[in-house]
Amino acid sequence: MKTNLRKSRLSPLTAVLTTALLMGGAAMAQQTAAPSAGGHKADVTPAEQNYQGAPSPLANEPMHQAANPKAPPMSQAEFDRARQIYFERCAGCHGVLRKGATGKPLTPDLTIPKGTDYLKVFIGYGSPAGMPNWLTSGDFDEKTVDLMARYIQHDPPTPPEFSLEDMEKSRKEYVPLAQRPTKKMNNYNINNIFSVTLRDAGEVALIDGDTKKIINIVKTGYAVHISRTSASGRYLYVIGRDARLNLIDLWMEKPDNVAEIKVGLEARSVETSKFKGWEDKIAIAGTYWPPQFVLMDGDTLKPRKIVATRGMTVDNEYHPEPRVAAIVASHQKPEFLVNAKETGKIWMVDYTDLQNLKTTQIDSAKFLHDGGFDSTRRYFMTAANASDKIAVVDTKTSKLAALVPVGKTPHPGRGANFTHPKFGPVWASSGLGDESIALIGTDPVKHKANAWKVVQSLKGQGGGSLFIKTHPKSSNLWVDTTLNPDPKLSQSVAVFDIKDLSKPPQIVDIAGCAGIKDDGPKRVVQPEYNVKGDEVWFSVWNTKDKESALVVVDDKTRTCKTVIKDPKLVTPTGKFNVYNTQHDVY
Ligand code: DHE
Repeated sequence: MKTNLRKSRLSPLTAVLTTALLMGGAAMAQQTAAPSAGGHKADVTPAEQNYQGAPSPLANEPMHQAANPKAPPMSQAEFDRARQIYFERCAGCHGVLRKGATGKPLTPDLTIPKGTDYLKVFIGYGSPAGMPNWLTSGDFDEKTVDLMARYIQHDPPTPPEFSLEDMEKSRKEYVPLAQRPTKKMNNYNINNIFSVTLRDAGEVALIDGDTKKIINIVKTGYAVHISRTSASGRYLYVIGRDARLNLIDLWMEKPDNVAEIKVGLEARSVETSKFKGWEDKIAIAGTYWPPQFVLMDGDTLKPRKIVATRGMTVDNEYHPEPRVAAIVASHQKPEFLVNAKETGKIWMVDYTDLQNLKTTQIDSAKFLHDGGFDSTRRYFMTAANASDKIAVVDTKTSKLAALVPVGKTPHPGRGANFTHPKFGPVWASSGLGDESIALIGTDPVKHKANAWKVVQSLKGQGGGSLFIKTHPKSSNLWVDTTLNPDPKLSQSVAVFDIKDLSKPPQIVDIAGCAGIKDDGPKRVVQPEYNVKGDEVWFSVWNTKDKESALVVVDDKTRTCKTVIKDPKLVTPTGKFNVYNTQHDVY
């Protein structure tokens, strides 16, 4: 991961580039600094850029491609190289089809009239609206800048679709239903197992939260992302960025994969039915490509129904690739809530009758990302991150309850619920773009005046925060600053005292506790509580070739209690406690 894209090294540019910069660069920067249909915002921080810039697994997919005679010539080898770079560096912001997402649209109708020289300046120097300065940062040389400037004038190659048949062909039942245990076959306290994402290993570590010992390392998808627990607590669903979904049975003597499926070409989210009577019955996975979600049988992953998210945005423009972001399972109705990022629409999907599928689309704001429930589990609170808003959906009435303006680029994970000493029940989100932590009132009955308002804004350590967490039994509110460019901040966390929020937070040096001798970023990411709510776990996320660790902190004393290290713990990031994930406790 890059640490700072705005390094100041200026490499020599051709005369034409310099002139173009002087003449056109300012205008271009101005043009892109204003919010646009693409949702581009001014002054995007390095943390925000880093977060969206992860490589897409689509880089290696065969794609349909048509040459555009009006675009500057490219050899096949050049085109292939540029395509690879585009999917590794650019697709996260500009989209697979280059129709624009948090970055500007880059389709040939827009890029050809601008011309190669103009585009080279833009790519080389970036813009205050968030375009990285690929040349001056040293990431690209002049040849690569030229290559990419020509590439984006050609028609975007299109990755293939992925059908129900493709999914079914990929599906494996390692342990068919009939051969699975009929009762728990191990002595683990399943409620306190943690599924830990080993991002660059393509594995999860199942760790016994009581003994802190590794139970098993389970093979999963590429750049594995999140785990979710079935309503009964028996199954774990793990999704990789390559859209490989693994089903792990925690009842086995040694919990392991029992089924697997590929649900598309690129994915981030998975969830399982939680409504009474529907426990463990239906699983859902959302994909970034193709833009769709699929409903499956919960215990075998047999795919049953695909729904495309392509359609109109909340601004009534057609979007060809609305990526599926967070998915949660309603506790009020047999429904899933599915965030379609680019359209700003939250789908409520009734899973009781897949033949006659009923869906409701709730208009909120672009670009929907992550979120979780309030403490009553009635309201879904989710970040429309590039709009700097939290959307609130009432899952009982299936209506938008509010759109709450918050700080810059909110990123709550699932958020944090607690009772504020003055304002009553609140849900909290930190964010990438600034240090503010928004506390939003969530009780429209007893604290009506505070509902769906930021009742207090706390000052955290800085921007670059990804996750915030507390627990019903705790009076601590933990906030990471994983992507802050200052290593002091990215390696430590802030902890607030919920009983007295006027006090500044205590800073806990988590990476220091880990005692890792290797250098490397050692970013501290994602607080996650154990089942009792008396320990909070952090990942110290180093590069793949360096030592990483998990640090367990005693919640009461806020001191490090245990450091879990093992050569097998490669790039640990997200951690999912079975019970807390199962019951949406956060
Ligand atoms: Fe995530 C949740 C997408 C990068 C760790 N991430 C989510 C969700 C989405 C998402 C849509 C919500 C899923 C849900 O609830 O159903 N993440 C993306 C991206 O598109 C992005 C920005 C870039 C990418 O290329 O993937 C991205 N995410 C990251 C990381 O770099 C992180 C920090 C490390 C990693 O393991 O990849 C990361 N994301 C996480 C974690 C969660 C998550 C730990 C779940 C938090 C939770 O408490 O539920």
